[in-house]
This record gives sequence, structure tokens and C-alpha cells, in this order.
Amino acid sequence: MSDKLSSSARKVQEALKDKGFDCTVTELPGSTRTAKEAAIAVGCQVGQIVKSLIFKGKKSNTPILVVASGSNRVDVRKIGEIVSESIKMADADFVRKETGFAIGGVPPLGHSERLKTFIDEDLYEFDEIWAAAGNPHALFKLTPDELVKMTDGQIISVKDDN
Ligand code: 5CA
Repeated sequence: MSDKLSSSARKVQEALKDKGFDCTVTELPGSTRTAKEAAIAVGCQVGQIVKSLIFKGKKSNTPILVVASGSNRVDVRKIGEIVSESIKMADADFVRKETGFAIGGVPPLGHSERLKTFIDEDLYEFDEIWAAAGNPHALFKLTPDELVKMTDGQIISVKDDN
């Protein structure tokens, strides 16, 4: 029941409901702080975990959300080419400010501001995937199509092949 969720997870559950998604946030006893821990907690492959990573333009400071498969390392050069600016990983304070959530629980929706978003094409290898839901114990299950709809992101290759 959503009234048993902690406030950070409830924020995500409400964002899902407001946007018309029939996804249920679950808070688990074990840690879901990392993609590996999250995969163990729900019994799926690491690749099925959606990492919601915040980057920023080195000059503009524009926040960029990359939702990546848990088994992929993001190649910042690929994203940088598309946005025509070098980007770097954001620090914890920037993540908190731009999303309203702390690292380890950043969800793909429900942020303070709308974020320019890129989606890892490899997530389409799976019928079902799992995303963070506000804190390092909360997840929800969704489909890649739902992820695209809820983020309005662009599907690209983000994987660092090196
Ligand atoms: N709940 C899990 C599974 S959904 C989760 O949020 N995983 S995550 O990968 O999306 O978020 C953790 C990510 O935050 C790490 O992969 C790492 O890229 C990033 N991160 C961890 N520590 C820091 C830090 N100090 N500064 C910036 N980014 C960090």
C-alpha cells in the first residue's frame, strides 16, 4: 500500500500515478543502492536495472539525465557529441538540487525540473526492467516503452565499448 511508503518513495509513486502509469513502488528490506544490489533484491539480471545518472554540461552546467542499463558504463563522449558540449558526471549536491533525490535513489521521473533525457537502447533487450523509486530501498517495475513515455527521452547507444 502506498500509504506505507516513506516520503521519498511516495513522491515517486504519486508522480507515476499523476502521469497515468500503473506501476507500483516497492520498498525492500535489503539495499537497492547499486544496480548489483537492486538486481539481487528483486532477482533479475543487472542489465534489467535502470540506472538514472545525472551529468552536466562542462560549460553550460545544463543537467542531463541518462537512464542506462545496470550493466553498461556510459560513454560521456557519445552524449557530448549529441548535445554539442563536453559533459561530466554531476556531484552529489548537484544531483540532489536538480532531481530532489539523493544518489542511490534517483528515479527516472518526478524530478524538481524536467531534465533533458537519453535512454540506453540496450534496455530494450528486456521485457521488464526495474528503476529506483526515490531512496536506496525502493524500486518499481516497468517496461522499456513505459520508460520512454515517462521520460520523453531520446533512445541512443550510451554504452562505453572500450
Ligand atoms: N538504486 C540504484 C539502482 S536503480 C541506483 O540508484 N543506481 S544508480 O546507478 O542509478 O545510482 C548510483 C550511481 O550514482 C552510480 O552508478 C554512480 O554513477 C553515481 N554516483 C555514486 N556516487 C557518486 C558521487 N559521489 N558523485 C556522483 N555520482 C555518484
